[in-house]
Amino acid sequence: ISLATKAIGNKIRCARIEDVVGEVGSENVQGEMQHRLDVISNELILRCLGDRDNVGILASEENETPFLLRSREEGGRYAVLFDPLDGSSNVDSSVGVGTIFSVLRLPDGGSREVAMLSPGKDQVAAGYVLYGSSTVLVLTTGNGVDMFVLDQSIGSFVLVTKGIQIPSGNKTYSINEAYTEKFSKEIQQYLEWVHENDYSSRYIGSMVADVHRVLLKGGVFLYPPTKEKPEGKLRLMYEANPMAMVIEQAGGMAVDGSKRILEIEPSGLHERTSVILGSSDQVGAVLQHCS
Ligand code: P6P
Repeated sequence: ISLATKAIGNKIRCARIEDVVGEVGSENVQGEMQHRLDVISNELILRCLGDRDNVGILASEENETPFLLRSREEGGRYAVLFDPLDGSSNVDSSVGVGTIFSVLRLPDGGSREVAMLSPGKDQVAAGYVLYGSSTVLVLTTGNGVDMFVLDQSIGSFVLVTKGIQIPSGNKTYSINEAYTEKFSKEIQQYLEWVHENDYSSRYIGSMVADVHRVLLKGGVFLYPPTKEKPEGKLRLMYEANPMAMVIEQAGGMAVDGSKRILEIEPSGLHERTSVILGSSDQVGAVLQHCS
C-alpha cells in the first residue's frame, strides 16, 4: 500500500504536466464519471497488492466484482478492499484527495466471497493516504492510530505521531448543506441547532480530507441519507468501515444514525450507508436530534 500510494502521489502531483487530468469518458460501476487518475490509481494498487503472496482477494470501488487471486491454501490470507482515489472529482482543482483501504483476514475454510463481506468490526487493519499539502498515511491495526508523512528526500513514509486521540469540544460540523431540504427532519433540526449554537462549518467535499481534519482537530463529519440516496452515498466496505475503525481507534464514534458502522452486516460489496463520525461529544450532539 505504501509503494502504490507513493506512486499515486507522484502521478497526482504531475497530472497536469503529464496531461492525465480530466475524465475518461466512461462511468465506473457506481455510475459516476471515471477520472483518468481513478484508472491509473486503481491499476497501481491492483498491481502492487496483486504481487503480494499473502493477498487472497482484492476488491475495488472501480471494479464490479472482486479479484480472487489466491486461495487460503495458496497463501491468500487477506482481503484488501479499497477506494483507489476518493474525491477524484476534486483532483483537477488540486484539492486534497485520498486512497482508503480496509484489510480483512480470510478464514481457513469457507467461502472467500462470504468472508469478504464481514462487518467492519472484523477488520484487522484500515486507513487512508491523503494527497494534500503533504502525503499522509494514517493507519490502524487495532492498537491505536498512527500517522506517517512521506519524506520525499528519502522516498519513505516516516512516523510522525503515535496513538492519535481525537480532540473533543471542537464545535465544527462538516456536511453538504446544499441538501438541507433533502435530509430527514431530524438532521434539519440538528442543522438549525448548530446555526444557533456558535458552530463553524468546514466542508471540503473530499471524504479523506474532511475525515483527516476531524481526526486531528475534532468536530463531526456527516453524510446522511437524502431523498435521492435514501441509503446514503458513501460506501460501507471501503469508505465508511475503514474510516470508522480509524475514528473509533482514536477514541471517537462512527454511526449510521442508530448503530455503530462497524456492526453493520454487509449484504453487498458496493452497498452504501449513512455516515456520522467524529469526536464522541459532537456525534452525541447529532444523535440527540436523531434518536
Ligand atoms: P457531495 C467524493 O465524490 C465523495 O465520494 C466523498 O469523497 C465526499 O465526502 C462526497 O463524495 C462528497 O459528496 O454530494 O457532497 O459532492
